[in-house]
Amino acid sequence: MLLGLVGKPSVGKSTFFKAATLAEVEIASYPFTTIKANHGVGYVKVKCIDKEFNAKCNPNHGFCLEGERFVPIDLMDVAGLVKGASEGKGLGNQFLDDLRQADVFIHIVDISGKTDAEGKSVDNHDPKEDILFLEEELGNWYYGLFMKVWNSFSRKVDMEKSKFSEAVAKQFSGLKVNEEQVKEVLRNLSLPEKSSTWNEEQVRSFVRGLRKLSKPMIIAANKIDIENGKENYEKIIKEFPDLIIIPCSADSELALRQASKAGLIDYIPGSKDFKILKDLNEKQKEALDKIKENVLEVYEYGTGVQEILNRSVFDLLGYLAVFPASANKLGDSKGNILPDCFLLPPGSTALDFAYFLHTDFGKNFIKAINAKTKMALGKDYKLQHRDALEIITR
Ligand SMILES: Nc1nc2c(ncn2[C@@H]2O[C@H](COP(=O)(O)OP(=O)(O)O)[C@@H](O)[C@H]2O)c(=O)[nH]1
Ligand SMILES: [Mg+2]
Repeated sequence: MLLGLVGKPSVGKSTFFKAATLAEVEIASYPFTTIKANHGVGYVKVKCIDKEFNAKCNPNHGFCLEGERFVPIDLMDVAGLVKGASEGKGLGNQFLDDLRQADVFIHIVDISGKTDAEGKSVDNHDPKEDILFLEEELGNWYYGLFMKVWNSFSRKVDMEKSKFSEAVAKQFSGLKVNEEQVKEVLRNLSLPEKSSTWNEEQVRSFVRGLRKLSKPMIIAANKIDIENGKENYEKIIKEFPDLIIIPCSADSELALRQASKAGLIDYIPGSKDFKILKDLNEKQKEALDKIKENVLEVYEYGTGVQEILNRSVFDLLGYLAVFPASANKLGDSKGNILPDCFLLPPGSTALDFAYFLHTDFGKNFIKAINAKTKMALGKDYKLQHRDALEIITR
């Protein structure tokens, strides 16, 4: 699973990335920072189950802070997109290419309106334009990719009477399009059966639908801490009632995480408060006070960064966090308690989980046991978020 940060230049993509991964972007990056997409590890937050077992966990991956488990996910910071990117402007095609592997897009918008379409400083830019621009560029990009093969593809599918959704999913698997998504788009649009007869508008609407399902998007209304941020945010959520738009201050999150890393404060990503641990100088105190006053105390999700990652993974993609565990023995062979927490796609079953852990567990599956209730579960049991399961094998 990969989350891609997208948006025009200078909106705060790298700041968001840096805050979420707390990595030095330049250090962790590839030699061609501006061209190559940056990959890094961010974390989603899951209420840990260790308390339910009266235990204290020792995560193998990620970490646990005061009962909040932080589970690793892949994050990608893509260079800024400008108008015409889908036609190759500003190395657009290369940047867009990076986005193919993403499962979900986080569109970072400068909600303060202090940057124009190219990312240059201005006083009053309408963030609405940025939302429309990105939709259009992504739509054109998808459409371009489809049109490269569409004529011959659709004729072949029609002639050979192949299953259309299966053929599309196969042809565009690089975009992570799946059969279910194709079927859903077809259900929503009434298109002629023979795809080779579709006119341009029909192909476009089909492609647009697929883009939305295969790359769902959440919008980070970033720089909410700056003047006009709040007003613009309130305006924009009325203008786009169907979009998920979360107020965000990546810069504040970065400052909090850095202060926390330096041992100055206690801060759990995503919370609305922090605790000062050391004597701070005036400048540090002032900066933190400002964050508290302008961001943490104003917005439901604090800086918004953690909320955006969590919504992407758990709401948009519907993933489930599952812990391998046994009711009698919570630790692994080294005595680590609840060392793992894995993210599985929606609809996964107990058997899928067994295969996920090890092919042999899948092949020799007898049953699963819910470590919380000690109930036995069959192979078709649908996993629930925060399940703790033991797999019993032959
Ligand atoms: N006030 C404020 N500034 C921010 C925020 N996020 C990013 N910035 C600033 O915006 C500028 C561009 O950020 P950057 O992450 O490089 O943008 P990118 O081009 O989209 O990667 C930098 O000066 C950041 O410090 C934020 O939430 N609030
Ligand atoms: Mg950047």
